[in-house]
Amino acid sequence: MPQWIEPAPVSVPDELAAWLAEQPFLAELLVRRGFTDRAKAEGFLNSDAYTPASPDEMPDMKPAVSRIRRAVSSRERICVWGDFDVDGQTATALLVEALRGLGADPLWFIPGRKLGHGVHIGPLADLIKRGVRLIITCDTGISAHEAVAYARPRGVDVIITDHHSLPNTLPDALAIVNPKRLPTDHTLYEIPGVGCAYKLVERLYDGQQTERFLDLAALGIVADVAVQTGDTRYLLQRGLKALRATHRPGLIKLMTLAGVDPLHLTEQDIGFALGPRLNALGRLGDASEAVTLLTSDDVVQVEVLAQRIEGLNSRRKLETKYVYEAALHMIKNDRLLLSHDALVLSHPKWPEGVLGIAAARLAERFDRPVVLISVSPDGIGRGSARSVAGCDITAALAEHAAMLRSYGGHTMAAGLSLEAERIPAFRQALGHTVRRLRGSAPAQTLLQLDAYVALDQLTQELVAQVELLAPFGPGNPPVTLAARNLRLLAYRRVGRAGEHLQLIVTDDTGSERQVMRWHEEDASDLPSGRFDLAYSIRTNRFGSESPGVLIEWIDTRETETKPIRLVAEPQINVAGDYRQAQPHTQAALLKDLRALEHDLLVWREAEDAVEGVSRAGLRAAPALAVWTTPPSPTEWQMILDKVMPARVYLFGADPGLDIPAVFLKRLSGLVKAAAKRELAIALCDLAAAMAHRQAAVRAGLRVLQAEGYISFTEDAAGTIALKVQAHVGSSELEDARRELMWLLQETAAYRRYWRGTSNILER
Ligand SMILES: [Mn+2]
Repeated sequence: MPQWIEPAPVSVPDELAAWLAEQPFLAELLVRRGFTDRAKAEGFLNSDAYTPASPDEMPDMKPAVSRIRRAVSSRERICVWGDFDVDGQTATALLVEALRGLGADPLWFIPGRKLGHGVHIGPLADLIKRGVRLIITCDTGISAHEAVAYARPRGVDVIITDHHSLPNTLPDALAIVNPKRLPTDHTLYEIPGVGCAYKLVERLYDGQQTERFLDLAALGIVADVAVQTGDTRYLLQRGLKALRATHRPGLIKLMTLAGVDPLHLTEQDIGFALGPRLNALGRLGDASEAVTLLTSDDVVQVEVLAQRIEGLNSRRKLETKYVYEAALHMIKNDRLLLSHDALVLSHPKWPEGVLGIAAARLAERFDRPVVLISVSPDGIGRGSARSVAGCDITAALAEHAAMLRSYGGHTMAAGLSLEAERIPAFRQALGHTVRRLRGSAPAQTLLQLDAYVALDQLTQELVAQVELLAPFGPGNPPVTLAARNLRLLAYRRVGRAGEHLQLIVTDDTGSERQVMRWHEEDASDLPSGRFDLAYSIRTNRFGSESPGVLIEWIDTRETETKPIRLVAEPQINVAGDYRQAQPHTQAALLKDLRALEHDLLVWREAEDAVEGVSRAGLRAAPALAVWTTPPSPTEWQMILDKVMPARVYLFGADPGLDIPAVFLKRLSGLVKAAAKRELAIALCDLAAAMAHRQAAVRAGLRVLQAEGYISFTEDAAGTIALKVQAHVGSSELEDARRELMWLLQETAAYRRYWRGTSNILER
């Protein structure tokens, strides 16, 4: 159950309001997302108004390009080495097609799921024997030290293009084109594997006629759940356009089989229809065939391949359902299984390729880490683990390494193997560890609301404004609206296999609307009483009638029926408002004020130049100067409640810490200083030192942890125990970054509001 975050008040700057006079809702949504000036907003909405980074800004672009040109002109054998997920498949297809366009005839190699990610010496040796003189990796290779060391003395150059986090030392490759070598706020930083490949090709082609590769980029970006900011969003916007008009016979066939209408294709069609199909090939078949499917003009060949993918996808769905339902059956027949904090289940007949997908669904349903194990006849169990927020599953497995034959993975997902007879003891032990880990971490996910909109106010015009912000995804979450006080009238199962729920709800005004709850056949958790609905909207193209408004379920909560608080508020007056004054004038004004007010309490945070107290030092005082702009209404209320001043003087200095890179820099400095003195540190003190909410600091710590700089735990009292130690970063990083970005944007929006509003004391 995510925790809902109420929409913060926003004030739309005049310039933006004037430009979007016809679309006021869009203007508000933009400001909430941090777009306060027109030029930036325009670049975000419209890719034609955006200036992308030059490919030359990518590290090692020059040596990579000149080596490839030399290989092409001297007809050297080139091999593109990819990865079996969709990002890797599309990156490989893109490079292969682009090299062909330059006149080369490259080989390609994609390791199977059993062999795993990375560059493996065995197949590499074979390729070298076949005369390959240049290896170009994509979506993989950043940790291929051994492979590069193997290739080098054999006269084979390796160009690595990859987007995964950097290891402590880089392989000794000819070039390493990886956006993670750029500063974290660079617009190319988040591009996935296919994006790296595209930038390389853009440079190889001198920016000429590279549009034809953009459909592949769109597929890889969405399927890899890349953070859609900066150039990643730009490539996706253009890529979706290209995909709607794609000429690739393989993609057209795939869309036909999946029932996707190319004309109105959105990122959701990639996420739910095209991505899973290509993924099924990587999980259950041979991912190299994806390159043929995506690059071939041979209609018969792609027909055969597309049909095979369709078959694999049906098999994936069926096998996932089979494992999922078998697991539910086991749980039903042995309630003790749920007494453990981790769900560990095994079966001799489970297909290994889908264990992860089934485990992820079970983890969500039972809100705990899940390990599904398939036991082979030799008595060895091979399993997949999926976790939930706040529980690092690989760290949990590491504590029981002695019981396991092998294990490895990230925060949210891992693989493992063990002797089958150890499974009961492992279940017990893992349950204990998970209980301890989750007990000390904030587990709740957050749901940021954009606005309250009653269902009878939803119009086609409103949907059109919302859809201008699409495509949605990490870094640009779907616009989340909420409606209060609804009742469920009826529901039914819809879809080919009854896999979706269609609900009829009504509100106070008596208006009835349909709400779609996708990919959820389980109706047992539908609300019975009055509830608030968090939802998203888009154009309804189902059915033959003219387009309408499609309402999509996100979450519900019980409608609040709290009694209204009747407390006499003490009278507070704004005795001085200096919010619009220049910084040096403000400093002089504060000095005068100190002379005037004998008992003046100055509240200031993350600012050493001004004398005063932080939130920890607040006390009752007749006069209060608010030097720093508070980070949220909660802190502002707390300040007024604790000080209970008769007179307030407003300054509202900006601590300048609402930009992720700046925020993280200061936070890591504070954390390092604390760790050096081996101090446990209270979260609230850290928040005061950052002039931010505790939630933002916690999110910042999670980013630093996922980046591999620190480890931390938080106890129930909010005390943080820290260790500065380099470790391998985790897959939680994108989630953590996204959450931090949201929290900082929310604070930035509140600070703008606080500095501008005339109702500052209104509660
Ligand atoms: Mn990738």
